[in-house]
Amino acid sequence: MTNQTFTPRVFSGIKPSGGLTLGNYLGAIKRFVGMQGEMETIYCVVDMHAITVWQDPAELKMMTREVAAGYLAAGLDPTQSTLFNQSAVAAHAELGWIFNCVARVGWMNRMTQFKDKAGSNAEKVSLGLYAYPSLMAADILLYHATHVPVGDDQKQHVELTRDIATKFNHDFKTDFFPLTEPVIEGDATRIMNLRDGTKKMSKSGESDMERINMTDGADLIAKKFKKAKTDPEALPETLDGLKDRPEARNLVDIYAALDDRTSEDVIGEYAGAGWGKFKPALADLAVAKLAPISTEMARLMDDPAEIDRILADGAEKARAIAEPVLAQTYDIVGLLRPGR
Ligand code: AQP
Repeated sequence: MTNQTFTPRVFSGIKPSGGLTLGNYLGAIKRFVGMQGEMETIYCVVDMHAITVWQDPAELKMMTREVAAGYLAAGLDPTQSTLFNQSAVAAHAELGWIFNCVARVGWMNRMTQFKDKAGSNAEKVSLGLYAYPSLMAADILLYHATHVPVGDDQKQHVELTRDIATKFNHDFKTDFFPLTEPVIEGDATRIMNLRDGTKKMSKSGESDMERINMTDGADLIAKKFKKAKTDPEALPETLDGLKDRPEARNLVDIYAALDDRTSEDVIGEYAGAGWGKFKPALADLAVAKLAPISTEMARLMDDPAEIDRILADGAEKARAIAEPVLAQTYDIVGLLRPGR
């Protein structure tokens, strides 16, 4: 346990492993924007996590800027939040190594995301993919972050961050690292694949038709929702009626999250409606909410030097917090820093 009081501070990130999806927007970015102003907020484009699987180098740079553009277009204000890319602050990798020496192999073996991503190919995936959660713990604890807004899929990794902080504090008889809280709230904590309601919507999913990309145009969004898998039943009167209908539940949850309403409220409005009515309404709503963001993303992407400038400023602000925390960690661990 830690007795130190930590200033409330938010940290979260998204990997530039592909174009941003509606899942990233509703599960993460929209909530990042919502927390801005409530407490200090630090948001990162976690490019070092992206390379745990192969990324084309030129594409990775482009995607790093595109995720930053997504943050900015959705309303992150670089004067209110610190916005940077992970590899620009070397302390992430340095603390990540120390945490590799704190975390236990048995803990990593329990990570369901690794099992899902590695599948039957676990011997062939990168060591980085396996160790990813300890770098994520470093991302968070380097800023002594107290709150991490994430989608449901990242809950286990934030819990592991708490385990790493607890073990570090215990082993070195300190209360240096906080026990960070995952913030997983609302109806959009797990947006599902449009073709299979039992699988998460992902950037790197096989088919483009299973996800809405934040850069999709109106026609494509309408087409994807029209072709989204559903069932022959009309919408029920209560959410209970959606219990065994994952695809239907997902579309209702997406509607609710886009419209800042609860899923109960949406089902109340559309009770008895067929898909012929609900899907076009959902497509119209998604276009109305996403079009201004994608237009702004395109405008920002036309000026990559400006994005790089914002990221460079953010990295400088991030280093000012991270470097003293890393220096103290080295000191606690007993790593000599001659001349520093
Ligand atoms: N489908 C989702 N529903 C709700 N939240 C989601 N997030 C991702 N997908 C959904 C949240 O977005 C944040 C950033 O995630 P990430 O890019 O770092 O990693 P991820 O969860 O592995 O995202 P993807 O899209 O599935 O990427 P790939 O396919 O490359 O692995 C996190 O807060 C996550 O919870």
